[in-house]
Formats: sequence, structure tokens, C-alpha cells
Amino acid sequence: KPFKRLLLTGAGGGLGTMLRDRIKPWADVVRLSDIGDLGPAREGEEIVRCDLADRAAVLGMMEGVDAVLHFGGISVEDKFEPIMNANILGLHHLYEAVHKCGVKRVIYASSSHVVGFYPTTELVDASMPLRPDGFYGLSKCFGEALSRYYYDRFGTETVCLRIGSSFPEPRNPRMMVTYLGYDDLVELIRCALFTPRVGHTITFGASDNDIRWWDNRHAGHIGYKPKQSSRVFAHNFPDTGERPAPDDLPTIYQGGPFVTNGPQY
Ligand code: 15L
Repeated sequence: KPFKRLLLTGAGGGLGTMLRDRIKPWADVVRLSDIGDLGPAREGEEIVRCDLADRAAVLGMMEGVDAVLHFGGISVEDKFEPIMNANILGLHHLYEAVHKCGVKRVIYASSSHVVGFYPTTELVDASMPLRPDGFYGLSKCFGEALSRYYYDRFGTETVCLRIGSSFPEPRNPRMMVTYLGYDDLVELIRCALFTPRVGHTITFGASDNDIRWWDNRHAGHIGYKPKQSSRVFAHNFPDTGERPAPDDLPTIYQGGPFVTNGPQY
């Protein structure tokens, strides 16, 4: 198998749970970590319970790891403090450990919410300024910048996946645009992991949906070609003819509900 030991963080989360079995062909051992209980290790697995805010624990988790799929941390809008601990402090711990342990590459689950305040009428590419739509999006901006720094300074490669909405199927009309099917996500991770040289790459994660907000022109070198499309779910969201009010922020901006789910003190 290509890798001796792959680390998947956030293995108990929505995407981590789905990835758990699907990444097994890529490594002799898959090390799974989460802040919560993952149950007993199955064949070819190692389980590490780890809070990303615990520096020593993160360092311990990294020993013997060849590459990291970082899907851990908080994945929705929240108060600043928990986001700071898991996604900001936690990311610093992760990259410190990656550097100390000589890990060559990280696949970082970023989010489209780093650009959530672009209007839905604009096509966004990875060279455009960040426009995060909340503390969560801000923490993902930090991750993209931190990983950039570790590449420039130490040569640690990272592919940042600006994941749209990766669920079994779109849950609302917005997700018809942001949908990333599970097979496509696995293929995107495969491209990010196995392209020989990626440097620091930012790529959007969406399926081959009819309506697009994102342009992957700066990530052509990883060769990701989506095969799924939200189009097969179009019947779930018929056009009612209703038009949103012109000042309805979640329909004006790409971040949808996130743009008004801001600071919750
Ligand atoms: C995200 O970043 C979240 O992790 C996920 O739960 C979805 O809400 C997604 O964005 C989305 O925008 O649909």
C-alpha cells in the first residue's frame, strides 16, 4: 500500500465516519483520532482519543505518521472560544507536530465559508481575497494561512480543500450549488494525496453541479474531475416561482445561513 500510516483526525465526525473505511486501501495502518469515543479499533486501525487543544496529545498522535487528513475541529459556526481552541490553537499544535515528526503532506478540510461573503452572482477562484462569513470561516482562513506558512518556511505540503456541502444529498436549494458527493470527496482526497508535487494548493470541493460559484483553475494540477452532480436531486427542489427579498442576506451571499449565524454570545 502507498502509505505505512495515515492519520485521519475528526474520525467520528460526519465526513470522518464516511472516510474511515474508504481510505483503508491507501495505508497499512489508518490511525483514527477524535475528541469523542470511536469505539474499538477494527482491522488495520489504531485509535487515539485526542483533544486538538492538548499540545502534548497532538504531538503523541503524530508519531510514525506519513500523511494527515485533517477533518478534526469544529465544523459549524459557534462561539469564538471553542473555535479558537479546536481550529486555531489546535491547528497550530497539529502543524507543530507535523513539522517535528517530519510528516510530508497534510490534506486540510477547509471550507467554502472562507469566501462565504461573496455574492452568489460572482465566480470565485482561489486567488481572490478571502471573505469569511463568521468565526468558523475565519478559523479556516487561519488554517489556510498557517499551512501556507509551513510550506514556505519548512516545505510541508498541504492541499486545502474548500469543501462545499458534503452530505449524502443536497438538503436545500443552496446545496444544489455547493453539493460535494461522497464519491467525489474521496476522489478529491485521492488526487490531493497522490499527486507527486502539490506545494501549497487550494482547491474547491464541489461535484459537477449545473450551477457553480467556484472556479478550480488554480488547482488543475491535482487532476480532480468530479463524477457526481446535484442534478439528480433537482426534483427535490422545484422552482416555486417565489423570489427572495432583495435584502435577504442568506440568499445574496454564498455562505447561505452562515452569513447570519454569526457571533452567538
Ligand atoms: C461547512 O463548512 C460545514 O462544515 C457543513 O456542516 C455544511 O454546513 C457546509 O459548510 C455548508 O455550507 O453547507
